[in-house]
Parts: sequence; structure tokens; C-alpha cells
Amino acid sequence: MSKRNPPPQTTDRLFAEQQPRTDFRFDASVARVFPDMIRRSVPGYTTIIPMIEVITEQYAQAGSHCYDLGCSLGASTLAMRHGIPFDDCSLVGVDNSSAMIERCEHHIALDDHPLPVTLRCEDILQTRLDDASVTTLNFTLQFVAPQRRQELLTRIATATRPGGALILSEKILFESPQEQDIQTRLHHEFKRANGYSDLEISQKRSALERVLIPETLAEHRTRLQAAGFDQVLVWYQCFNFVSMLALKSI
Ligand code: GEK
Repeated sequence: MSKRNPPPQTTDRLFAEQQPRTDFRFDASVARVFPDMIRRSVPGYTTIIPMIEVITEQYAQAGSHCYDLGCSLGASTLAMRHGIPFDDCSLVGVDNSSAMIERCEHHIALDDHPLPVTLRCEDILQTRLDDASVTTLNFTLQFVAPQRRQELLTRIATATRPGGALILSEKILFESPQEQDIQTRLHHEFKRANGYSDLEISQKRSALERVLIPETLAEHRTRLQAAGFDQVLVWYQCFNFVSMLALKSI
């Protein structure tokens, strides 16, 4: 793995030209523009990443495993790496997109923190989880089929030590149609302010329609509690994007 030549990154123009509707996929073209795409599309992403470091520092436990599930290019993995205050922890990043994992390897290699990181190109529904203190699902659960979400969260909660935490960031739905309209409009305005055209916004929305399935905060809370987490709180919200902290009592 070369430390000298990180893969080039470019501006996201994937939906700039009129094109036939296809489902969004985390392929090589998305991996190439991903840092620009997520920063300009997800309100709060640039705040959430450094806070993952702060939260990880609070909940990581000596000798435990920390997991970043749906790690993409490793932004949240690196935040966790810098937050873990113990050198006997292991940190594992998992993503089932080989294009993401290949580029993630370069990002991890360029970061000179000594804590080793293991990357697995695996489905998070299958990947082995045990003896965890901190697990992150930063905008990943929304891409898992809704009928498989409970099984995944139960596996995470079961693998988590008492006193451990899950950081769960998601795009959400609102109970009130009026609030849904306002928050959706504000999200689109955020994208416009970041240089996306109306055509890009609408083509991306159609591509994600069957792939990214948001749910209400109430649905997330109920599922996290059923999974075995004792406390669930929202620590961040910007428009229709939230980050929750699910805790297991000591
Ligand atoms: C960040 N956390 O930068 N198994 C493994 N990976 C999956 C699965 C699955 N079943 N489903 C989706 N993914 C990152 C951002 S992006 C969020 C996470 C976004 C992966 C998928 O390949 C992609 O890399 C990631 O989850 C979601 O903090 O693009 O909005």
C-alpha cells in the first residue's frame, strides 16, 4: 500500500447531466467523489465526524474492540482511532463496497496514529462482532433493509460490554407532514447552497428512493431499546439528519 500516492478525489458531478433513473450504488465512481458528496449532501456531517472522536474517548474501554460499520473511506474510523485512549484496543472498519475499502486503506495508511486498524470488506449483517465498547453506524443503517435492522442492532447490543455505546447517525422522517415538508425543503436548500443544481438534487433523490429508507426517531428508539440498549439520546440534529447515542448500563 503506497503512502505517497493517495487516490485523487474530485468534485461530485455524478447527477449533473440528465440520465436514466437507476438505483444508487456505492461503486467506484461514488467512492472517487465520496468526501465531496457527503460533505455537500449531509447537513452536520463535518460536525459529527470530530464529535465521534470525543464520544469514542468517553466510552472506549481497555482491551475491547471498537467497530465502524459502513466505514466508507474511513472518516469515522479515523475519528474513532484518534479518540481511543488505550493502545490495547482493536479497531475494525467494515464496508461491503470494495471500491470504498480500497480507498479507505490509503486514507488509513496516510494517518500516522499508531493504533492498528483492520478493514473488512464484508456485509455488516454477517461480520463478526464481539467484546465491543464503541460501535459506530454513521449513516449506514439507513441502507440496510428495514426488516434486517432489528437483528443487526440486537447483535451489536449483545456484543457490547456494559458501559459501552453505539453512535447511530441517520436521515430521519417526521411524524408531522408539515414538519417533514419544512425539514426536507431546508435540506434541499442546504444542497443548493453547496452548489448542487435542481436537476442534481432531483436525480439523486430518485436514485436513493429505494435504497436509503429513513425512519422516525420513535422507530429508532423502540428498536434500540428492544435490542438491549438501556438509554437512547439524540446528541445532534441538523434538519432531517440526527445522531443518537445508545448506551448499555454498567
Ligand atoms: C462516514 N460512515 O464517512 N454492509 C457493509 N457496508 C454497507 C452495507 C452493508 N450491508 N450497506 C451499506 N454499506 C461513513 C459514511 S456511507 C453514508 C457511510 C452515505 C456501506 C456503503 O457501502 C457505504 O460505504 C456506507 O455504508 C454508507 O462517516 O453515503 O450517506
